Amino acid sequence: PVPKLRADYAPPAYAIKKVHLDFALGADETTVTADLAVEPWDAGARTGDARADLVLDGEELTLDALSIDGTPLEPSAYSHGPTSLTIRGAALPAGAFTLRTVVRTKPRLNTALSGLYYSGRMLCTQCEAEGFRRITFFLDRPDVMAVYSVRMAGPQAAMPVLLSNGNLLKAGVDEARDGPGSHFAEWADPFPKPSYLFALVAGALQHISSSYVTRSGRTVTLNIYSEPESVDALEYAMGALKRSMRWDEEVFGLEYDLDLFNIVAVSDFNMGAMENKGLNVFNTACVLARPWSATDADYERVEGVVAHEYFHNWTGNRVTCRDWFQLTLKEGLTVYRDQAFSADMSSEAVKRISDVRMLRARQFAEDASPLAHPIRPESYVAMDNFYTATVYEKGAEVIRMYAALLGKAGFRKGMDLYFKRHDGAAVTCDDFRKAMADANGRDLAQFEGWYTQPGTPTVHATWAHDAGARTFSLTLRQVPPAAAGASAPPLHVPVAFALLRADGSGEALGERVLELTEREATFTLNDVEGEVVPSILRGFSAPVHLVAQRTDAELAFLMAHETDAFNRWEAANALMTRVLLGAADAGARREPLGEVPAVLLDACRATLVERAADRSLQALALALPDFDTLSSSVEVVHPQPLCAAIGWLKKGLAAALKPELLSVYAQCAADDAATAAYSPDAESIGRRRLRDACLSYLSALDEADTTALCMQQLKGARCMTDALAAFSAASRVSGPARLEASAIFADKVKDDPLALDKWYRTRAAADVPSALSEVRELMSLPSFSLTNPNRVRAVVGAFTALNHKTFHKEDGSGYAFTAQCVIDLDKINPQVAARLARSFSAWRRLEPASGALMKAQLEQLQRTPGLSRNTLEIVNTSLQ
Ligand code: BAL
Ligand code: ZN
Repeated sequence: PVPKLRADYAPPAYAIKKVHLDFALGADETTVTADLAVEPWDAGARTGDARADLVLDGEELTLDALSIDGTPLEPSAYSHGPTSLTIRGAALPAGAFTLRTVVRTKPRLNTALSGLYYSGRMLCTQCEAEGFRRITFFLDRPDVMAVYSVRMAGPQAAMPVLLSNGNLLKAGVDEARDGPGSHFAEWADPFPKPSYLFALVAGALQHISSSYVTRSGRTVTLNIYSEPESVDALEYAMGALKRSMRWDEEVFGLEYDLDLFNIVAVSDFNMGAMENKGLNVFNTACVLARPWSATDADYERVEGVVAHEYFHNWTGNRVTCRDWFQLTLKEGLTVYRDQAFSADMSSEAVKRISDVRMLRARQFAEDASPLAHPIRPESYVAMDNFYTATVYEKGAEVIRMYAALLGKAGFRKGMDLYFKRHDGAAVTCDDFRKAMADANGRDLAQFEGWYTQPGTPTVHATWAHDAGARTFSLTLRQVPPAAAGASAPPLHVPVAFALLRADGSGEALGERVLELTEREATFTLNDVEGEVVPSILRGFSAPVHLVAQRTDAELAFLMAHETDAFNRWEAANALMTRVLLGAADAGARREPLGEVPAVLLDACRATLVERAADRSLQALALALPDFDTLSSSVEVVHPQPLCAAIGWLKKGLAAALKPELLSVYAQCAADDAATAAYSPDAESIGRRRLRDACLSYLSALDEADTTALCMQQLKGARCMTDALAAFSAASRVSGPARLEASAIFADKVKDDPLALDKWYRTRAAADVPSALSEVRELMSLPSFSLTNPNRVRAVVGAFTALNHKTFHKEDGSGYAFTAQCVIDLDKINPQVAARLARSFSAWRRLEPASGALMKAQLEQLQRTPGLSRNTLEIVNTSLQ
């Protein structure tokens, strides 16, 4: 397949300003009649009679009729290939015209879940990035913005609810036109939009309804739809939606613009959710929340994703992307906005630490692999492959750096100018950067490097304190990542910095943002009294690897006395990382791992027994660095020694701290039992999070009393958080309790697909010798299906991403199993298959034997006939 290049962008020859779509809906077959108001893109695009061909995108469509201004086209006037419909320029009128196409699609056979498809009891659509072309022929690119109207008709019994974007104009019955038993609805969206924001849903849905009064006094009707059995799980999302609407008004001055906002929950969905104008479509996993099926983390995710999709109404919909290379323009910005919202709703520190943990585990790992790309990619084969941690999460970090450099007020000024200049337009990342620069009178030219360079830069920090001169000098040196090349120009890096008093009594110098723009720079601070300790990259102010040579004692000091909550956590994380990597090295050399260092034991004990105000922070400080983050911070990954080191440290800490763990567990459990009903507020979540962190450590001991504690929590569970934490902990023990816990949990969740996914995920992730055969068994169960992305992710995704020991088994069986899953899945759903194939991208950094085995599977995939371009792109790039 030929890649598309960012450098090749050119506007289309034609614009489509108005679209009317008429759907005759059927699950087996749907007929779509499209009337497109086409005109030349601009006068310069056409000269004389040598008119450009009109090349429309279209896939998997049966073309029944084609006319221009009511006159059918002669067969010689057009050609129809597998991915396009070309109408010869000579057959087109000189000015504006209406093109009518009539096509048929087969939703029930559409297992790729892109375009119009059938899920559960409904027909629904997913158009981003390039699904609209599977519904009708179109210029399916985001810079073609049109006003849409829709008429949809379908069987009233099977599809009582008919939804599309915008406002409902009319609904009723016209059997003469639509056939017996049919009904129809007509929708109109007054805001011009790109085709990727089109949506339609038709099915037997129920809903909850509420309303919201905007700050200018308009009343907006809010509806959330789901299949009937889930309608009791929608209230939390409704509250989250209202909180999001209020927050965007208060923080960014942005108000909702239609009179109706609909959300629909769909069980078969490739993504988390989709921000279609006025009709968001959600994966059930990101919208349904009730205490018995959703964990605390799920509640947090629902709130964050509802906010994210809502915020897209301005950052994505009102101002959209000129082309798909600009995806981070809307995604990085909207992730930044949803992160800020979630921080405001709960705890800024907990949110920041959780986000950075995720960034390191997923994005740093991607940046360290052959799949590394800049947040604004330079080329793609399948755009779906670029909905990545880099575009989203690193993109959000880049937006955060604008805020760090410009301050809160300066960032807001930039946002205001961005909307003033570009509302209603399809623009670029450069337009955003220019708005930020112009609004603040700043030169942000150098900031472009963050959009062009792949990889994670390293910043080395060294310092000197001259007590006599009362100066403190901090030297920062940036080293570009290998992916960007050694000669990559230096980046503009904001480094938030403060000086702490060495006696632990607070800050000697308050926080300021140092701007590193050279390869190396020294910042000298004056009037520094007494002994100090530097606090560097506070709040993780830039997405870099910070190398600062600290002793274990310094890290322990920072764990106790840092005034920046992120850096306090970072100190614990750094100390654990040091111990783990040392143990993994020893294991790779076949040396004994020894004892857990006393400095770490003491620091963890101090964290554990502290009566902290925020138990979530305590739990996070005790969380071990994960396999993926550790892997991306070493040159050569030895999977088995790394797994062994993680297991060794967990067990070592648990053994040494067992009395404290039991006591904190008991305290948190008692506090939780004293509460009346489930509540996902920050304090309750913190209590359960710390309790479950203790239980997880304790279960690593695999002793009778600790296993009994797991079973006790499982049997007495009052909500999904209780049950899942206990089941996960029990799923690692060696005795019969493991399968007993599995049976108890399975019985609790058997009728709830999302909760059942948790059972599958926990089983697939369990580090037990029989893991691979158990995963195969899971896939043979009647409730397993390759057609449901959530279930595939719960089993195969969890196996590859969480079951490191078995995935990386020395005989290569974990890799072979995964490759076969990719092949099987690719025939059904290329987007999900391609995502799974990413698990092989780490091969170059694995020790030689594992690397060769993984590479062999990539080569086998590459040779597989008929592989989708999605999966092939991931395979080819991984092998580069
Ligand atoms: N735009 C795709 C889903 C999301 O990022 O909101
Ligand atoms: Zn998004």
